[in-house]
Amino acid sequence: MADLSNLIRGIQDGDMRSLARACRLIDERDPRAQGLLKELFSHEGHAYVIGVTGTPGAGKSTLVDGLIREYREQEKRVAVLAIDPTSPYSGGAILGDRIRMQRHFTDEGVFIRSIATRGHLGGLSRSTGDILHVLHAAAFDLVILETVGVGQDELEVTQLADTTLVVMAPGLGDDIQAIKAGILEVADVFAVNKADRAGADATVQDLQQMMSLRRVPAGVGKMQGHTAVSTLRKAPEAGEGDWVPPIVKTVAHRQEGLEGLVEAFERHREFLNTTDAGRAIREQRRLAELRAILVQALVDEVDERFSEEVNERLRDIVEGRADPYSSAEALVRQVIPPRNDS
Ligand SMILES: Nc1nc2c(ncn2[C@@H]2O[C@H](COP(=O)(O)OP(=O)(O)OP(=O)(O)O)[C@@H](O)[C@H]2O)c(=O)[nH]1
Ligand SMILES: [Mg+2]
Repeated sequence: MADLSNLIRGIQDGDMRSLARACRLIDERDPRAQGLLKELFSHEGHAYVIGVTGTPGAGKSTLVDGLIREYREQEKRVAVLAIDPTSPYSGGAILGDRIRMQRHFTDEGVFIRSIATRGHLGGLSRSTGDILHVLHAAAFDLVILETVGVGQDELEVTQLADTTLVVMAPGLGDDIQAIKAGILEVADVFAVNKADRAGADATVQDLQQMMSLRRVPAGVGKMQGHTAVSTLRKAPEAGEGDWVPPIVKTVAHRQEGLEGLVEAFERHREFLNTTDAGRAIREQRRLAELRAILVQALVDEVDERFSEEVNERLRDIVEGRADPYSSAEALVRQVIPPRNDS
C-alpha cells in the first residue's frame, strides 16, 4: 500500500504530521495500525524510555519540562507522552501543563502528545506501547511517559519504561498515599522535588528507610499484579548487584538537581544494559508485552468469530441461568479445542 509506505517514510524522517497520524490510527484502533506496527518493527531504533509518576502536585510536569530542556541542550530529540485520565482537551491541570510546555511546541526536536485514558478500559498500556514503537522507529533519543495520577493503569504504563522516576514532595500525607498505591515498588529513581521547602530531608530519610524494608529488588515490582505476567517466575531475592534506587533532591521550577537526575538515569540505563539482573528485567518486560498483545489478539478474535456464542452466554448470565466462570471456561474450550492427550 503506497499510502502506508509514505507514512512509514514520514515517521522515519521524524515528520510531526506523520507521527500524529500514526498515533491517531492507533488511538482509533484502525485496522491499518497493526500492519503499520509490523512494518515499523523492522526499522526500529531504540529510544530510551523514562516513565514519570508520583503523587499529585509533586511537580512531575515541571520536572518533565525541565528534563526536556536539559536533554535539548544536549541536542537529543525528545518525545513526551502525557497519560491523561480524562480527555486531552479538558481539565485545568492539563491545560496548565500545556501552557507550560508550549515553548517546546515550536521545537522540531520535541514531540508532545497526550493519550486519554477514558474509554481505554485497561487497554491503555497496550496503545501506549504501540505508540512507543512508532516513536522508536522515528529515532527519538528519548521518550518521557508522564502519568497523571497513580492508579493501576498508570502503574502498568511504567512497565513500558526503561527507567521509572517516582516524584515525591515533602509531606507525610504524600508518602502514605504513595505506599498505598504501590508506587515505591516501581521506582528506579526517586526525585524529592520541592527541596526548597521544609521537610525535604525528612522525606529523603523516610524513603531510605522504606527502601531498606523492601521485599523485592528494584524493577521487579513493576511486573507484579500485572495480569499479563501472572505466570512469571517468582521474584528473585534481593542480593548483591541489585539496583538500589538513588534519591535525588530537585527544585524543578528553578532547574535545580536536574543534572543529578539525568546522571541517575544514565546509571540505571547502564545497569539494565550491562548486568545480568538488568537483562533479566528487560526480558521480563518483553515477555509482559508479548503476553499483553497475545491476550488482546485472542479477545479480538473471539469477539469477531464467536460474537453469537458470547451474546448467547451473556444472556444466560444476565438472566441468572449461568455463571460467568463456567461460561468463560466453556467459551475457551469452544475457541481452543482440548488437547488429544488429556
Ligand atoms: N516550591 C516549589 N514548587 C514547585 C516545584 N516544582 C513545582 N512546583 C510547583 O508545584 C505545583 C505543581 O506542579 P506540577 O508540575 O503541575 O505538578 P504535577 O505533579 O505535574 O501535578 P499533577 O499533574 O496535577 O499531578 C506548581 O504550582 C509548580 O509551580 C519546586 O521544586 N518547588
Ligand atoms: Mg502534571
